[in-house]
Amino acid sequence: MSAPLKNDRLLRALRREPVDTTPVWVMRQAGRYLPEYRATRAKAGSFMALAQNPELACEVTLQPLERYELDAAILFSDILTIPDAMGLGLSFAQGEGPQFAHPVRTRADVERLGVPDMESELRYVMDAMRVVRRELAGRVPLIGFSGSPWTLACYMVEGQGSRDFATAKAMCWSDPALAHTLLETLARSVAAYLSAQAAAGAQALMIFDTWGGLLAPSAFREFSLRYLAHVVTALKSDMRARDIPLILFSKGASAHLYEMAQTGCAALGVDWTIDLADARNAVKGKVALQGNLDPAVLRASPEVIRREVRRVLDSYGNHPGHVFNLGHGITPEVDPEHVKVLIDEVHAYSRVLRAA
Ligand code: 1CP
Repeated sequence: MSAPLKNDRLLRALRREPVDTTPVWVMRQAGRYLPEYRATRAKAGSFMALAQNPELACEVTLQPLERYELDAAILFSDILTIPDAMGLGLSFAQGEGPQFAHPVRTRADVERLGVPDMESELRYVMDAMRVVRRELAGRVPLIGFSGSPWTLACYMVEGQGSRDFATAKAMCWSDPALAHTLLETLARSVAAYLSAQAAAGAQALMIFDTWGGLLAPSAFREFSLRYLAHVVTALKSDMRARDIPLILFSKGASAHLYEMAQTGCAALGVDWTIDLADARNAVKGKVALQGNLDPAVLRASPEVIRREVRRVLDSYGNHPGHVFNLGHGITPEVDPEHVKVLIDEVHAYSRVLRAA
């Protein structure tokens, strides 16, 4: 039996129920802007060694919660664990992005891929989830996550990070059938991965479609949204995951919020390119919204951070169903004190908003 939740604001907001103050967490809240993260990462040796050690992964998951009044923890891991488990050979060069030893380019490459076994090849993720749930002891809910099929395909075909993922996009146009075969295997893998995380203790789930916004509208529907919808449908009929709220986040896809809400997910992540008032109108109250402060604001003064936090809260207004977050991940050069300013202002000002 696990401890009852002491702070359930996140789960209440995802169900669009009233809360005393707006829940807040920060994408990439465990990361390089924290000196204690850099110290643990140095001790582990490499990013993958850190992610694959459940005790150290738990340590860095909890580090931001020691500093700040966060309303959620997110498991320290990465979206590229699935392609790594598929045999692509993931590494992170110091100070650089991810690299795959065996990118996926041909039909033979795609046909070689299978859905990884969650309790062997990805057991380290489930073990870390179980350790973090135990150590959290009900303080706040724990979020599990995956990359979207499209975003994983971007890295697998490109073989590394990229500004435009031109090789991955080229596959969609030159051999769409091959791209669809790859995306189908990935959709089954993502659904199995999130289901296993739910079984291991995740209390909310999030899918990062970081590169959905690279696609033109019709291509977004064909290569990204369709597979997000497959994953949502699979999880809704999955015994272990069907009661766990699911957040979909496609960066750069604010034109598609209504279609995304129709997948049946609980919430949508929103980047900073749309006002939350407009995003609320777009989804017609069907889902909760998570976002959407521009992470660059954290580089400004505390006064500016407070003003911009209030602007985001005012834009959503006094309605249920808002989870405060950045519009994308926090960047390494941010002053950790500025994150405290943000979190404290979200709680203080949203209480005032509710009383008004
Ligand atoms: O050297 C280091 O310490 C590496 C930095 C780092 C970190 C802190 C990487 C490598 N991954 C992570 C953790 C991580 N990644 C989390 C942990 C939980 C949290 O605190 O939020 C999460 C949710 C991710 C997800 C992730 N990884 C995404 C989707 C979210 C987003 O920001 O868009 C993506 C695109 C990745 C790939 C990846 N992993 C790491 C890096 C540097 C990247 C980006 C590579 C690129 O530029 O394309």
